[in-house]
Amino acid sequence: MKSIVRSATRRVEEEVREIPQKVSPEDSALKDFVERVKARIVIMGVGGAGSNTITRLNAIGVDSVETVAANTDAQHLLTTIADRKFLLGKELCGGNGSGGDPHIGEEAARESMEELEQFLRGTDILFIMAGLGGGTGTGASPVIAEVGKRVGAVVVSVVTLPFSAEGSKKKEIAMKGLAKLAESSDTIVVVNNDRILDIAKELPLHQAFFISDEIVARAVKGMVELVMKPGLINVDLADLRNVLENGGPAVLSFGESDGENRAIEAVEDALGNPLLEADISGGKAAIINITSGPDFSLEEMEQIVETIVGSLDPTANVIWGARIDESLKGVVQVLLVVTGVASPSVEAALQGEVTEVTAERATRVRVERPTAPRRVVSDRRTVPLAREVREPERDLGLDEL
Ligand SMILES: Nc1nc2c(ncn2[C@@H]2O[C@H](COP(=O)(O)OP(=O)(O)OP(=O)(O)O)[C@@H](O)[C@H]2O)c(=O)[nH]1
Ligand SMILES: [Mg+2]
Repeated sequence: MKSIVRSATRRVEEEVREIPQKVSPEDSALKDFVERVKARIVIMGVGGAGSNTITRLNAIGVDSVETVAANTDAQHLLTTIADRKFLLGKELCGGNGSGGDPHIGEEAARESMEELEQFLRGTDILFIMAGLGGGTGTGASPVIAEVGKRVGAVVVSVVTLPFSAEGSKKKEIAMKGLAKLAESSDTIVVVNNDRILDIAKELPLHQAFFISDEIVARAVKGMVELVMKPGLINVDLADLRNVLENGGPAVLSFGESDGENRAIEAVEDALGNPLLEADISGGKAAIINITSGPDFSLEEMEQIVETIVGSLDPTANVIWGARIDESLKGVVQVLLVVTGVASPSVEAALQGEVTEVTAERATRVRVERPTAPRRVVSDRRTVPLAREVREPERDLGLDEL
């Protein structure tokens, strides 16, 4: 038995290099067929924050999907990195943004609806990413979600709620937008920016936004790569659609460990993550994506999946995938998305409540000029491709939000 294992291990290492490539006469037709039946996944970032997250997603790289930015702000759109770009409400906004008004954002999306619908036809899964609290992302996202549903796509919105330090007005706008978006999306994943401060305390606001970009970008990448990128274990498009269709409110989390019991530790890290702000024990379905180095074992995978399954409703539909990343030697990373949970943010939004601004959290963000007058143009921030080169950027104070 041992020699079988040894020889199989050697084969795994040698196979890719040594088997000569052959082209069968059927290959070309097969290739065409695979192209034709391949899932079409569109990831659309709406507004300034959404577009910055699209740029971030392109920086970390995501295969076989279309990345799209939609904004009322032409200048910001120009600096965004995406496969396609939509200038929303050309007539209404003249490329100058929505002025922080979600009604303008909504109207702008309606003006561009035909164009959006034409583009989205044939989409299997539409991911919408936005930072709620401004005019464009908050107002336009629910309209885009409606268009997505109309063309038959499963619509998954992944949105952030503003930091309390941004003020109660933004929170109020965000909560109203969240209620609308929750109604027009199949699944709505909410990241409460305040929770980021539980992980990384005392962050300047602009860096906190980078973390927020990173969280949303990695979560969406993790979900789409389950079906689009070959891995150790892959998920069918039909399975992913199943989980995300009518998934309802959802939460996401990440865990990581390079310790001795890294599999269990990574799960514990994910389950204890402050981002996971809902009780997941009633979760209806879950997506688990594990990434690890070449030394990752089947037993570790079982440990991770079993622990998570044990934390959910016993009837929950759980899909999981695993991928080897050569650069992650000794490390196990887990992405967890649980749908059908009682998300406090979504429930509060649907009941017309506005989450309290807590002074305790507000003081954790270093805000440079809290009393400065607010300027309208908000998000003309160029996002460099690598985190390392982001640091010298100017600090974004409240007046520039
Ligand atoms: N992740 C992330 N969030 C951001 C960023 N900039 C702003 N935000 C958050 O997103 C919310 C909405 O801001 P924007 O996306 O700039 O607003 P917008 O949708 O472009 O709307 P208008 O500019 O008012 O038309 C803010 O209240 C912040 O909480 C960013 O670069 N990244
Ligand atoms: Mg904007």
